[in-house]
Amino acid sequence: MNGILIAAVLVLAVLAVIQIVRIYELSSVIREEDTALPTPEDNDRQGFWMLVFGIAFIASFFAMMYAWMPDTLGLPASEHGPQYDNLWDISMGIIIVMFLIVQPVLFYFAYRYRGTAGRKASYFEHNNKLELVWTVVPAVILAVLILYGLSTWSTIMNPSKENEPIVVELYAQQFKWTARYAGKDNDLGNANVRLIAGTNALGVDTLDAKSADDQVTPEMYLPVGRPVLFKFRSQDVIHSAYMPHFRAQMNCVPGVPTQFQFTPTVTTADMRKDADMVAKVERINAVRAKAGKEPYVFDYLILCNKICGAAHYNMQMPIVVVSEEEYAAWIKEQKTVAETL
Ligand SMILES: [Cu+2]
Repeated sequence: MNGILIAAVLVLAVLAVIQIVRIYELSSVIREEDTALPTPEDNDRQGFWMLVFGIAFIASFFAMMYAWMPDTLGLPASEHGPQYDNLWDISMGIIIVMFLIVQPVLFYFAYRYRGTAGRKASYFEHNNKLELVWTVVPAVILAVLILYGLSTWSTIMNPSKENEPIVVELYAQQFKWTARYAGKDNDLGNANVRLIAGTNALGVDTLDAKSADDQVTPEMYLPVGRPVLFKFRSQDVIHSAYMPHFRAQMNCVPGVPTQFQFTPTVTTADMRKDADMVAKVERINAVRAKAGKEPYVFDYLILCNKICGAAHYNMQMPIVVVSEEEYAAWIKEQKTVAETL
């Protein structure tokens, strides 16, 4: 009912505005004014506000940079992270430089060359030099960016085969993540959605010999400096495995296996000591203290980056990056599929 009332009020408001404009037009006919032509005052006013808007626009850009830059992702925690960040920095650098050249000029010109009685715009039909410059310069810049992006993509997606990666399956479902380590043979056993029953929430094929030593865990420990090959599966809808600190994201699609490999380079303990991270955690905890909440401690996370349903926002699992020894001790404690199913 409320919706209908609001819609009716909006329609009436639009009709009222149309009527007012018509009355204004009719009255100016009587006053013998041409409403289609701006007066010198109109031009001055609009030129002035264009300038004010342009300055406020650029100022708001710097204000947002100042306010939000400290909250962006800090130190990358994976081997390929710095390459990824470089690509981002160079692309954003070019975009920001262009923005800061073009936008002020655009708004200043709107002000400087506002309508003035007696001034005529110069007219030319065509200029080869100009056409060439504004076609070739952006084309070259874009080609360089695309080639650089493609080469970064291919180095990230084709990591060196020197060290054998630890194989971990990440299983996505509404609304949680589960990890399955491949065990001693480093080979994941088969799994199928049709085999999901009772405690076998991942549908692991217990008849497959390779699955006996797999280890299903509710959190993920990773050894620093060792490559990890993630194999993604989804039970229900499309999810997206998002590990921002490691600069990694991959969709998890039901029925379509996907994978991504990276090497963690910073342990959780070291990241907690990183100066930027310490400052960020302090800022977060100042807000939490005001709200009477317990302090937050930094942890790496895997999040879901596809809006997959009502509790999507809370679909996360902690990732703990530790030394090789700590990892070995942790993985030894995890139960195998043979022990649990
Ligand atoms: Cu999800």
